[in-house]
Amino acid sequence: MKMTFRWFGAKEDSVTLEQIRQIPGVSGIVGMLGDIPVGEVWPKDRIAALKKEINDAGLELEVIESVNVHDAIKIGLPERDKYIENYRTTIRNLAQYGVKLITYNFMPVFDWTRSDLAMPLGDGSTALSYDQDAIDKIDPQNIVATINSMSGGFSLPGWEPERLGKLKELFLAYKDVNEEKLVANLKYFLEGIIPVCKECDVKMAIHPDDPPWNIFGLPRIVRNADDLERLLNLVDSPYNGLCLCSGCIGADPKNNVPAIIRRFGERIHFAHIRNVKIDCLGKFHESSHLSCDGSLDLYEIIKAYYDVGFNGYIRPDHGRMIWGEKARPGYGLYDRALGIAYINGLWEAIEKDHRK
Ligand code: DNO
Repeated sequence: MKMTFRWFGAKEDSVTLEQIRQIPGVSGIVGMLGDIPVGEVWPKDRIAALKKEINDAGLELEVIESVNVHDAIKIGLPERDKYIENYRTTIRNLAQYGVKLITYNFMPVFDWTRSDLAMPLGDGSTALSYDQDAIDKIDPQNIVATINSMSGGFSLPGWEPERLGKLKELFLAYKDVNEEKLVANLKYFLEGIIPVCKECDVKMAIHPDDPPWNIFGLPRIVRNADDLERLLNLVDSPYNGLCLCSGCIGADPKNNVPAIIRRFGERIHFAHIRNVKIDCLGKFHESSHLSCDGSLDLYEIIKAYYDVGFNGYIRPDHGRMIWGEKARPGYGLYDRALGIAYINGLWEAIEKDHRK
């Protein structure tokens, strides 16, 4: 496995590359160009500058999260071909600068959703949480303002007010998009880009829907093992792969994360490691990575990765806010660094045990 750390750029992130470099075992950055509007081509000079900055700090830039997919593609509008062409160009541009993996998602309108970005936990830390009852009380038209008002002034990936400024129109545009259509539109998109991925040796990794069920009456199609199977069969190529986010897919107690890892092993290119404490169906909060703090058994998850011979990229996902840190919700330095130390420890123990 290759240990990585998500970084939002020098202007946007409270965490520095120098700090990341000092976390044991981290070799690479999961980078992004967050200011490029969804659908536009990522310019080569910007990619080159990002790569240089990261390489100069002694780290690699082989993973991007995310190149977001324009709604025209998800809805299936005639202009999707233009946006797919742009996506193909972005893949080629990224490949030219050594990028090997691109993460994306196919959630209509909204990206990851939470009802609270700073829920106080018993130990004085705060964490992101989700409560379906609270979400049901929010008018979807107000959700963008509600979510952004909790961010402490940091930009939130996937919640760009510019893109989501015209929510009424967006909802209207999605009104005929049911699950079947969304799947067909994903297939059309993958058929358009996977040949380019093959040509450039760049793997795609889809992030599951977060949370892994339908929200605000919009269809979602990456929620469980059956969905993953369907998705991988849409274009049966190693370049069409998964970003398996443990805390995301594991927020539904029906999803057995270690079993999913064992089932789809070779098609998982990116492992997001996050733990969640599930109170009941539809209500959870993100916990520290430690197994006994959450509902997921991290030992079993890392063991499953070890057993399938995982040699892709891995990163700690959201952490709690601890030790008074002020950072983008979920993306502070301290708890994610603790997560890495824990994952490294589990991996080393499992590996040495195996060699006995
Ligand atoms: C939330 C992340 C998401 C994820 C995208 C992938 O913090 O898990 O923003 O990066 O959904 O496209």
